[in-house]
Amino acid sequence: MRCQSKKNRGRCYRIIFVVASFLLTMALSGCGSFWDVAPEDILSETEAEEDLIVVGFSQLGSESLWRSANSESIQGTLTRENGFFLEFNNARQKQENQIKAIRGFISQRVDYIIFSPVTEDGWETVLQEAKDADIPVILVDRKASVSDDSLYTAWVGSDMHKEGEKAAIWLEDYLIETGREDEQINIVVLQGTVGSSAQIERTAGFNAIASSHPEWHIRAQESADFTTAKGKEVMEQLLAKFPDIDVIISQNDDMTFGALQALEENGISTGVNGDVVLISFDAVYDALELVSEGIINVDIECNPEQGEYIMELIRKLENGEAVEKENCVEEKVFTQENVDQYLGMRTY
Ligand code: GZL
Repeated sequence: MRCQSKKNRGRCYRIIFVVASFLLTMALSGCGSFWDVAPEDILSETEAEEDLIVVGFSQLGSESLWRSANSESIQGTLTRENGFFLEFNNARQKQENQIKAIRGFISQRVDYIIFSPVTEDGWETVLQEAKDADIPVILVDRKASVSDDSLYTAWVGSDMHKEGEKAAIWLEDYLIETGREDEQINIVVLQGTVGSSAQIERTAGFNAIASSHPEWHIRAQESADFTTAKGKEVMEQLLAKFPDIDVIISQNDDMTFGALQALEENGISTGVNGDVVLISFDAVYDALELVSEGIINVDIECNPEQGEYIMELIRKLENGEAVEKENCVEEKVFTQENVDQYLGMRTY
């Protein structure tokens, strides 16, 4: 569609301005890596006149398989074919990079900003700048802790407190089924990035139920930052400190993969017939195979496929429709009893 109406003409000029700003940024910064926009994403003048919705996306990083699936879902949905020009930035798990990217999107006058806050605190100033620039902000996945929730338009993600509760409820049922409900149970927790919604909420959800079990002893809750390498490192430290672990809770599958390396090196088995119960979160394909093999007892799904939810929100906003502030995605709990029926249809 050519730039007919005043609004379209304004957006067309903005798209051309965004492209020009991008090229200038590339030239001045002397590198393409910060903005992560492939050459084929540079719009031609004709394409810029298609009246595409320009979205700036600050993704917190690429620390896990889950994160890669989340990025692929959003990049695969906010496409030119669907009417979008997406500018993607990978912040490499640094808040300062996200703030820099968001300020870049504001100066480029994008139509929408979407971002997954690496941690909950520290966003008031930059979100106020976006609000002052009249650019709607949609939070994806993780949350930002702000005093004024008008600083963002909507949030799409998982109920991570509920995910934590699901893990505790599964453990309650498991201990009853195995006749261990009165046993003293030693628990260690591999936590995600400290201060992130996933770490805060999964911990709170699990502890809300664990606190009613005096026989459950949480011996340690250590962060392994959602990565495999740190998961192995922290698991090694915990094994050295606590020789009598009964349950390991790992707040994402990538840390679980690292923990399994450390456990194997120490001759400790996990899962259905193992020495230690292993509870994981995310439910990425590689982990679900381990659930099927009985190595992971239970995997609490955290659905990264949020692209369609975001596109629906933007379409409503474009049409002047009201949108829900909180938009939760659907998710399951996988055990050896049910996982095989889903493995063949998993997309991440
Ligand atoms: C959860 C998400 C977490 C995943 C991890 O919504 O923020 O971050 O559980 C990812 O795999 O690193």
